[in-house]
Amino acid sequence: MSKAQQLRHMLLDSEVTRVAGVQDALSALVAEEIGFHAVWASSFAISATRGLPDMSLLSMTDYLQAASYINDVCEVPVIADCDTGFGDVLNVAYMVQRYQAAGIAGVCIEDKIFPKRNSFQDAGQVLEEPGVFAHKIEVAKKSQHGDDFVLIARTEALIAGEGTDDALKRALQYADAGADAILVHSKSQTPHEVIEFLHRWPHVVPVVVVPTTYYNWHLNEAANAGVAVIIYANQGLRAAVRSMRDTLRQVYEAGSSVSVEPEIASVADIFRLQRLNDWLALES
Ligand code: SPV
Ligand code: MG
Repeated sequence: MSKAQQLRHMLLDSEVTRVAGVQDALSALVAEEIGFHAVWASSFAISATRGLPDMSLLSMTDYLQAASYINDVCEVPVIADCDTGFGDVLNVAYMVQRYQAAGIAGVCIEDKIFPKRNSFQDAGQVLEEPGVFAHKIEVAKKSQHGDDFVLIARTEALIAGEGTDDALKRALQYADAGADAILVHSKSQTPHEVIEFLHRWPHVVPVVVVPTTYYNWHLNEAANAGVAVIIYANQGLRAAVRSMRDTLRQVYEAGSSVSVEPEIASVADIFRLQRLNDWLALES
């Protein structure tokens, strides 16, 4: 099965698909090893690795390169976060062609205007007209080869404060336009608005959620509410920053790494993630 076929099956089977947000190939290998079913090539995390904010500063080529590095070493499918689709409908068409050619299983585009701002930034959350976004979806689906490539349409209606009615109306329009799944994003501290959305959703296509701010929501509760896919979008990135900072501070202050050695990954562990032995076997 191709990775796109695998992702398509995951969307439709009864088990909740658990997806880790990753920033690079190494973090993706860690997520895969733990057992996550797929990885999310996060625009927030990929921008952060470049030391830049998540506000459409990086180009499609930058994001595609990052997603390809991940896809090249991972066995699990990659869902690439493609923001607004990097422009208008023909940019979306080109995006689908390039991502599919790179072997990426699926992409996600969101109904905001370019340049978009990260969803947790208070200012500048400007929604796209739903008809304009639905057209992007139609063109995206027309641009792919075969039936397997996955397009997730993300509505930012709740992020923009437009409420559940608008989120549902948009999501239905996007499903009608051919989206394979709907991502409904929320920055609420509780899952209530997402639960209301799910309760009223006719389940014409599966629903994806990103419980970053409403992190108290357990996987089983989400499953009971009808969620198909959960993305833990940035916990790995945030853990990495905290851990690097604490470790480097201790090394700097102590003048040696003695106190951190038991806490950090061994060099052998990194070798293993790099599949050093497989590479050495190639030349033997
Ligand atoms: C990302 O991980 O880049 C996302 C999710 O799009 S969020 O940061 O919540 O917008
Ligand atoms: Mg993003």
